[in-house]
Amino acid sequence: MRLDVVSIFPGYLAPLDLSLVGKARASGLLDVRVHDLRRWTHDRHHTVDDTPYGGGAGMVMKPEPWGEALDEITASGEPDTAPVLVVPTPSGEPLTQRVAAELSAEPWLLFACGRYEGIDQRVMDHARTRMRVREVSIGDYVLNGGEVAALVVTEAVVRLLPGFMGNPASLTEESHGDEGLLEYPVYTKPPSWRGLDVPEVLFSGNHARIAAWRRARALERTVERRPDLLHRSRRLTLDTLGEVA
Ligand code: 6GU
Repeated sequence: MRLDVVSIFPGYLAPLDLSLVGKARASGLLDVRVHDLRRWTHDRHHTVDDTPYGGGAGMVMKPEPWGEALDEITASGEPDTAPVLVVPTPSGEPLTQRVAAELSAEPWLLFACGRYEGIDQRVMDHARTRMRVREVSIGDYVLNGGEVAALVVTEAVVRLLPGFMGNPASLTEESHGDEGLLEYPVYTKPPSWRGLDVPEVLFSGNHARIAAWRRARALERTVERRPDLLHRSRRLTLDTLGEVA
């Protein structure tokens, strides 16, 4: 997978060199290219923002540097290929495990990280005539810019690439997986720690009982913390609900 990231703070993307994402780069699974938007400015002050039409607080990112950046980066690919343009913005569609999975099936993602009050809407409207565009939000809160959100999206996507995870089984049972429930609590040695014991059922060796216990705990947590997720859980049956009691 190829990832291009355009930002006025390319240093913010330094974590892409670290940890598992860094390893995926070193192994050739990922080709990451970070670009400074100011490279596509032409005035002596490298201006990327201006005041909003219609008035209001803050500044808006000018369309021209973005247009040139997207033209040049898009032209650097194979003929007749285009990236999916991912634009982190608090007004985007919510980032979910499903969106991450869809993006992980793409060969090329181009992240456009805005600052200030956002990017002139015509940049996305024009890009849509050439490529698919996804404006994505990572949650209902406001960040100063798209860089940290781009890191979040990247981590959610890259860990789904075949060959990325050491143990692909750990992809299947986690929170926000196919089940639509939060993850059950997990324990390791020692069996007793600071007066707190690991639940007895986990020593039973009875895999059906353990599975039922885990499902009940997952459901209990979901009811408590994320009741909004419950209508999506396909295996929510009266039997399962009985386990919670
Ligand atoms: Cl994707 N970008 C920014 N700037 N703020 C956010 C966000 C994204 N998601 C939530 N808040």
